[in-house]
Amino acid sequence: MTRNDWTKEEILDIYNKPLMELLYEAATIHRKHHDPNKVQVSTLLSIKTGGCPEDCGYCPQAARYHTDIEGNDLMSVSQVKAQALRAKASGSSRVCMGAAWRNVKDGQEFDNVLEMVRTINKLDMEVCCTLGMVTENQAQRLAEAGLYAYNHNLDSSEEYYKEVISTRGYQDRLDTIGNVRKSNVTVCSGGIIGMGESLEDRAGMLVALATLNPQPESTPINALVPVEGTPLEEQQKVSIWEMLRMVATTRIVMPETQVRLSAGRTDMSREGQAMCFFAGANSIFAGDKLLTTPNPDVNEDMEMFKLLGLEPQKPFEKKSQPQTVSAEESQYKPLGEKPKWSRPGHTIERNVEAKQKAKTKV
Ligand code: SAM
Ligand code: DTB
Ligand code: SF4
Repeated sequence: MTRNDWTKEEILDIYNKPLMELLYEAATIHRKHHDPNKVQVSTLLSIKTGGCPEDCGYCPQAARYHTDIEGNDLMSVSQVKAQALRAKASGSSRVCMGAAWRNVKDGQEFDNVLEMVRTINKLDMEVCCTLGMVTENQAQRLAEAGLYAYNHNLDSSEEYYKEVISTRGYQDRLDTIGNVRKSNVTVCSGGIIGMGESLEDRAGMLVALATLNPQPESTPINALVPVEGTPLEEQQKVSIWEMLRMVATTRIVMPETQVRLSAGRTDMSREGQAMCFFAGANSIFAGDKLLTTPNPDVNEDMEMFKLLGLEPQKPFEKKSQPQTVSAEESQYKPLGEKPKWSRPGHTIERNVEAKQKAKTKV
């Protein structure tokens, strides 16, 4: 049974169990709710890269930090279609399109994204978008275009979020998830470990996710990829043991959710990933790149699947394919809203320092 009343103490107790007990419990729950030999494969596609106005301390795409990534304007629908076809041919059931935006704005670019959603849906693949904050009307327009999932991470506990980002608040994230939930689009929300947060913060993030009712249909667990130039560039990489505990705990508190191994897989051995699949992970991000940083090669992932006897999950196994409505027949018109997403603007020393350092570099 799925519980929506988890407390931080209960979650910490689970996270800190002797490892063998934790793994056994998680694997038992996993098998009750999922086929343990199936793993869902999502291909990431950065449709608009870099130049983001936010100050997220982990992110190489924030304009204010000096990172070596190559920025790009919004891709065209035909470029996206070609990439989606490649992803489909490589065994992926879902395409997740990411844009380095603070929030969605009505206009030509959003109209183009809606067309990308229609196009990929027509290829019989699940379509996911991660475009920053969205209003209820924007979520409905994405739903109508045939979007299957919307990714919007809580990223950490409410308390630690304030130590990482000052340009928006936790409530904005929750409100966006609420807007997506009102549409027929599934919710994908998770976070990052390895940003310097405490175990209480990890448990706090899981409380925030697990007490959403309904819980997210998918939850990415990212290990921070420390990128030079970002405020978190010097963070120690997380060990496989922390990843394993986080995955297993997520599986126990969110039994129905697809738990995704996300950023950080290039640092994980096959043995490590196999343990994570045993502990309840049943999804990965595939593609030679995440958004801007490296990811294991797709062929290597497929070899790993073969070795472990895992099979890629087919699209729409968990929920049927959404209908797509053409732009002409749309019931939802752009409202041209100017939503008041917050901008707390408190000082985060390491973010300020990274910005200063970037200025002196240019
Ligand atoms: N701009 C949108 C937003 O912030 O919601 C969508 C794209 S954003 C890059 C999506 C997610 O990528 C973030 O919420 C964060 O969890 C993850 N991410 C970004 N940089 C990362 C890094 N260096 N290591 C691990 N995860 C990262
Ligand atoms: C998520 O939770 N992880 C993905 C996806 N959602 C959009 C992104 C990871 C990005 C890692 C850093 C980069 O490659 O830029
Ligand atoms: Fe922008 Fe998203 Fe990166 Fe934050 S995580 S800087 S909002 S792209």
